[in-house]
Amino acid sequence: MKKNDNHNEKNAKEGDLELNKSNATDQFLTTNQGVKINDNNNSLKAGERGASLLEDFILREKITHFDHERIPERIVHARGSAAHGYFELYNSMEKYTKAGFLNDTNTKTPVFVRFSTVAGSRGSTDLARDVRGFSVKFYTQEGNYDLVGNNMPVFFIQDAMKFPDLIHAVKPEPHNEIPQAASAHDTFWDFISLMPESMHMIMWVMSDRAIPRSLRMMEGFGVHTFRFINDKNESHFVKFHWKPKLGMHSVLWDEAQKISGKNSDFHKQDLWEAIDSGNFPEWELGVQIIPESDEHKFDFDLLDPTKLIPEELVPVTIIGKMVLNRNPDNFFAETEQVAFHPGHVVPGIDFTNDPLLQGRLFSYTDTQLSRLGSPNFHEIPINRTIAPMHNNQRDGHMRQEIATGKVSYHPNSLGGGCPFQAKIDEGGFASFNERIDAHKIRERSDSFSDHFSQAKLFYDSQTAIEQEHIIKALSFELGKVETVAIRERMLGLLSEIDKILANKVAKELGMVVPKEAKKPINHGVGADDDHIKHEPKIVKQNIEISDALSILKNPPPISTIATRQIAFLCCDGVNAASIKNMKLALKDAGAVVKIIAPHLGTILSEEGIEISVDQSYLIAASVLFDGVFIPAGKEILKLKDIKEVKEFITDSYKHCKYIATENQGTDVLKSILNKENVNDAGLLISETIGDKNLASSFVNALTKHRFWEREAKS
Ligand code: HDE
Repeated sequence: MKKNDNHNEKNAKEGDLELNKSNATDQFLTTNQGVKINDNNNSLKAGERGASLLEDFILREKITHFDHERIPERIVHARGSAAHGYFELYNSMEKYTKAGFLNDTNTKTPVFVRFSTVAGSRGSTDLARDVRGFSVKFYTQEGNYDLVGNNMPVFFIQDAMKFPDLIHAVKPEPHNEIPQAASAHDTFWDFISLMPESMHMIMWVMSDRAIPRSLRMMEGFGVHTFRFINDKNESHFVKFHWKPKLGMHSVLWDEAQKISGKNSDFHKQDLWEAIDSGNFPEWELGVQIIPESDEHKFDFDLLDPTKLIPEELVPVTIIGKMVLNRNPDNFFAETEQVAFHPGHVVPGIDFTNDPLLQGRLFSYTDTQLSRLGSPNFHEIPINRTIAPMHNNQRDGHMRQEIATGKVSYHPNSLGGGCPFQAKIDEGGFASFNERIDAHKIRERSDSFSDHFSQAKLFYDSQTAIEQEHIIKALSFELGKVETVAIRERMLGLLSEIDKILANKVAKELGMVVPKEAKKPINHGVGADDDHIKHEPKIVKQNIEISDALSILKNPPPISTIATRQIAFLCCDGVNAASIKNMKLALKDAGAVVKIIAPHLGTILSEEGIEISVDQSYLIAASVLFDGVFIPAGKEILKLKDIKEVKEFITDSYKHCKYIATENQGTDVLKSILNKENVNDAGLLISETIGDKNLASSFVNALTKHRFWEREAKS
């Protein structure tokens, strides 16, 4: 992408007030018309105490522009974080698709990726329990291809017709705009309790997938079944997967809530800092490929977006990798103005008749018209294709291109026939020649009627710890619902998935599971019972457990603690050698160490060495860190009386984090945690100061992210 030249800080040293004007002669402040401004502090007035004059074009231009700085935020996925990078192909996919960027292993395709939460406004918190958007714009030689997916492989609804209802239900309630970014309220669960088709997605949203530790540590999915088309015009069905190199990690719900208060930009900052420090996040692109002839081979319909294809049935083939290596230069110009569209496809990729996907194909252009204000949104730098672009579309608000000549129609002879249509073998896009012979109806296929089997598959595939998190999440969310009848309906639906799950949630709610699941008013299918063509049903699946669905059953492909944040709890009188040894080991392994102390500035070690402090206890919080070290030190025991330190250690312990201590540091731990808890293999303790073995065991332990056994025990 071409960078903007409007750098105000071009020749200035960071924070330096002594700007050297002689080096910055091209940096005069000007109006938007390029007129140099002589006074940017005072408006034009009739006398120094007089009224402002309408004639002041400089003031008017500045304020008018300011008044219009905001554009409507996205109705969904408003809060986003993005980065630039590239995609590299491992093996040619030409057997399946003619898409150039999936054929040529020598091409590095530039990408721009935007992650988002769905329900919250632009200013909401990163750690809301929510689906995350995972949108990738590939700037291919044959035009832009957008893979506009989520971090969960299924969706709440089966038909685009229900999308506005879903979003109205999940967004803050319209009368009081509460709650922001959270689904824990009556309208959402009212809708869900009447839509059994949402049950599979609800299991995902109530799982730890909805509260990732980092955007760099979550999977991505294309969700719908798409088609690959090869140069013989043969079609294969395809599902897209993004697998993070750092593996999948999540935070606990208690942490998520606290992080929202301590740093609502936790994910945004994490992504930014990782890229800024050269720790470029990577994902591998995987595909599940299904021959056309296998379309009806499964226990579910490939066109139903509430279903996934278990990896055990169709393995995911890894075909390439994506690296994010550059932060945006300007949030508004790039992250905000980027316009994704599942209909931005290139030859070799095509759609299926998934009724949710079909609705999306209409929606995304429409939304850009009101959000970006013009059909010329493709001319905004971040949206421009790198492929040559010629057509006869003209004019409109904010047109950038100055089209020359008098010909803007096709066919023409006056323009030499340009621009020409491309034949298929010249790279022209032609839709897959699918045979359709059908009645015009408003109906849902009977093959879409099983709403519980995959919800059960997901739940059954989790470890006991993960199942417990789902139970807690449901108890929390439904506990916030005030209407008892909604909670009751939900318990009925949950009992269709798993009786123990439903009973445990019921117990937390002080209720009993209804004997029979209450029949939702309309099964989400029609306005009244007359329209119900197909009762919900359960189809026995030919797979009972899919390990790929669990986070904890899938350790990261690479064992690293790079970019992990480790807190060193310190004060005056700390032992500098103890800090130095541990810091070295952690930094060598790529972790980020922060010295925390009662005040900013410096502290004095017992050896008389000044140590710089990164954060004070007022600012730091355990939930913002992955691990904790309490070093040795003659006066370190003073920490046990600091309220924030007590909270720090208690929270770290409660959230199953690894804690290392050396010598007197162990006494701080012992005095804050009760004795029994100190016998815990997640606590790494050494009597020796500067213990190299302790440091390497701590590094090793941190690769596991959490000491889950602690939670299982409690
Ligand atoms: Fe979207 N969706 N969506 N969606 N969606 C938008 O487009 C819509 C759906 C997804 O980072 C909007 O530019 C309809 C599924 C992502 O800029 C809007 C339906 C999936 C993003 C829209 C769906 C998604 C959006 C709002 C049902 C996962 C953020 C702003 C038929 C596969 C893109 C915008 C970004 C954004 C409509 C369902 C993913 C209004 C009508 C399923 C990641 O056009």
